[in-house]
Amino acid sequence: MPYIYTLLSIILIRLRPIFNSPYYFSFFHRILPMAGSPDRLMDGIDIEAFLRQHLNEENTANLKRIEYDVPTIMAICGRVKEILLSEPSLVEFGVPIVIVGDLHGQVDYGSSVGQITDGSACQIRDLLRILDRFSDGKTHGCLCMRFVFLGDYVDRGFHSLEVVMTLFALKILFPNCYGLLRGNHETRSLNRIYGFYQEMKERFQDLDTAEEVYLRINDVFDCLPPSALIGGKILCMHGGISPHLKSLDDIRAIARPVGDLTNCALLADMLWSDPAANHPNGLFCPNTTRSQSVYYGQEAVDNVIQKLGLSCIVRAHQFVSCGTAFYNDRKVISIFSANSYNADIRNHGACLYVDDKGRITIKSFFTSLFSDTISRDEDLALHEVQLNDDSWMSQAGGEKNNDDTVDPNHNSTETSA
Ligand SMILES: [Mn+2]
Repeated sequence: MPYIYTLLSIILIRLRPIFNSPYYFSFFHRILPMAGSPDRLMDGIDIEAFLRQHLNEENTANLKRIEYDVPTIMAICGRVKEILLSEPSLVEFGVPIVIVGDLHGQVDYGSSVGQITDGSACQIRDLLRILDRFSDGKTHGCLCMRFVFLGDYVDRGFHSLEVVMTLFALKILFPNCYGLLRGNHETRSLNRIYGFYQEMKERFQDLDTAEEVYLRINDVFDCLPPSALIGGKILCMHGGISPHLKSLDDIRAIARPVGDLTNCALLADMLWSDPAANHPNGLFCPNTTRSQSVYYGQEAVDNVIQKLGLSCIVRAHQFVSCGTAFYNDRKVISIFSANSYNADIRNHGACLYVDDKGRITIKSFFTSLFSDTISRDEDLALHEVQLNDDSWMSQAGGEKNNDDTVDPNHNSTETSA
């Protein structure tokens, strides 16, 4: 009898990587809704039920904020912090995968829509729309795909806490399938001013509780890795490259948690820098828009791409009206995933899908929030543009972009976000 137990435990340990994948999860999902994750119960909290509460769009689109229990938030923060600290500062993922940019929504809906509450649902709906886009028709998209999020989860919108809690729950359930990178808004100096702290004060009547939750979530933000490498070829971060970036090991060597970005120049640049659209040819120069960090020019990008053996750099951090913008022959791609962030431009949101051959497709989307002519059902009618025909997965170093496959309307307006 003990022999059978030993054998069983060896088999289970061997199968553990399979259990820790969305495919296992989705298999069980067909039998029992949202059942099957090995980490389903955490300190007595049913983390799947917690996640399901967020994925139900009726819950989050009915203009109400979810009412959270403070001990649950604290326990989730504790667990996700452990997971994040066990990851390197350069997290590596295979393909296929979806890369998602800034999620924070526009504050000033009141003037455009006349109903401030209507816009308030947008921030979490952008996230739900992206996750569900990759559904196989039977299973929720969040269970069918890997995702890397490039930061700026909080501020400006009204549902920062829902966005953060959804992402933390997914990270706990599928640590190997979700990459959560740090944005410049995942710092106290910004999110105390730009909305997240205010949201905490509104949601938790008691100021001490608001402060406690706010600080606990920021403790987790300090642990978020700054960068991801996809298929060994696509380097992702929130802002961009840095004069301090000479090798991938420089990123791996960043020790976390980092509370104060001034203690790590490389990390600060990766969260804050921008491509130099106006002085595109050079190396680095001071970033006058942000009053900190740098702009990186074409030469700087070419050097990093060559030295690090990359295909391209994917980053977020800037509002772009079509959801994507390109620099240096598409060696740098900007994505912005909060659609209708700007009430005047009514921007599209976009994310990038990298298929199993390394081909990149833009998936852009637009909400009906400001439009009378598009029904809510059409929110999910996504616009797709394939960027590169040739696969770098099958032809090492053979990356080639085909201009003809790209929408000519992709000339974006961009501002800092
Ligand atoms: Mn940003």
